[in-house]
Amino acid sequence: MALETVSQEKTQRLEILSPEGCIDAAVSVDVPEPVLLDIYRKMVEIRLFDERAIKLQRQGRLGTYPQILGQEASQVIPALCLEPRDWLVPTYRGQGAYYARGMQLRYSLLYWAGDDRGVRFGQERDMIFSIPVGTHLTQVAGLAWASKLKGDGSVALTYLGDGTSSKGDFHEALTFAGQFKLPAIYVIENNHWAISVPRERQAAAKTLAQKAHGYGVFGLQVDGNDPLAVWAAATRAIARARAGQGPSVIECETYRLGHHTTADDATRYRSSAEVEAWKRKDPVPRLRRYLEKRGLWDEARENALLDQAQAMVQAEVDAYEAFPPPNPLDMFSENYERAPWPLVEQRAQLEKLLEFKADRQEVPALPPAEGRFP
Ligand SMILES: Cc1ncc(C[n+]2csc(CCOP(=O)(O)OP(=O)(O)O)c2C)c(N)n1
Ligand SMILES: [Mg+2]
Repeated sequence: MALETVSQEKTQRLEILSPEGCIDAAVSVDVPEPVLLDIYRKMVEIRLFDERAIKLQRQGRLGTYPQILGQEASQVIPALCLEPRDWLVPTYRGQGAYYARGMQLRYSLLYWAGDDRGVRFGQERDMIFSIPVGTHLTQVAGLAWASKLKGDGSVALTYLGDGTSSKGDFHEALTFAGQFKLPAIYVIENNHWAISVPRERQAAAKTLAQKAHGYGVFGLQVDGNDPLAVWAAATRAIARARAGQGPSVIECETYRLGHHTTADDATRYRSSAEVEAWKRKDPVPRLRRYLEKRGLWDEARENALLDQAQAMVQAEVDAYEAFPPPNPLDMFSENYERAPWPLVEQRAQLEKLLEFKADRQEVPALPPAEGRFP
């Protein structure tokens, strides 16, 4: 009888840029200059948008909104590394990912106003915001499987939170993706909180990246507030997937600087000292310092970017508010190829109601649906 070690996977962590914007020469990475500048611009633009969206919600001009403040690097960069033919499946906290792929932010505002025209932003390989946590993970395995069967060279990249990595969907998706060696990339945005549940209480595992090993999937933890490390990890995972080497899990260790959503008050369950400590690792000034050190950025360029970004955000808000009100009857469309009878009846009832309202007549009481409900 012998006791042998049959598996000894190690989980690595990648960090390249210090919070002061200095580079670790031993693991330096060669991000092309235009890409670096594009990453910085997009992070700044989405941050301004995020701030504005919060104000709109507080003014009653937007519904519940999930901020991405502090997570700009882990949001924007993986999506930016994709090609147009690739699939992107963001979560509800996905504004940065969509924006990196070219979505006009007016659609994000429409979506968070509860208007389903917000999902018609015209990028057919970007799936819609996933509100139920984790249900998209197996769908991503499905997209990657289809891509492998077709041999079209595309990959599927998705995001999930630290809390979502505890769900059964994650297990099912990774089992499948690992077994079929699929071109799928799972980016865990470990922002340290799942609403009010801290990361420490979420899983006994030391890292979330190491979970990948149990499925035969490549797993790597990166400093998710380090734009260079996120870029290096994302490009590597995408290249592996495209070369037929299978799926990856990238755990981006970052921090949700804001509330869970505008419906939350995070001061009730976490200390301001914790938040302040994470502000020092903020990815946006971190990259700016690095760009300045390389002579690629200065005060004048920063001011020009802020002016241009403010104008872009204002134009998107104006475009959002200029949309004509939605037709309430739209809620019945596109759910079924052939709608079941209760929906057909309800639609007819609503249509009648809307006609009465339009005529300013008194609204009649609706007749109950005829005895077919249990
Ligand atoms: C299936 C399902 N269960 C519960 C919820 C309610 N819910 C919304 S966000 C959330 C926590 C998610 O935390 P995490 O995965 O860490 O993502 P984060 O919000 O931090 O980005 C929960 C439980 C949901 N949206 N869907
Ligand atoms: Mg979280």
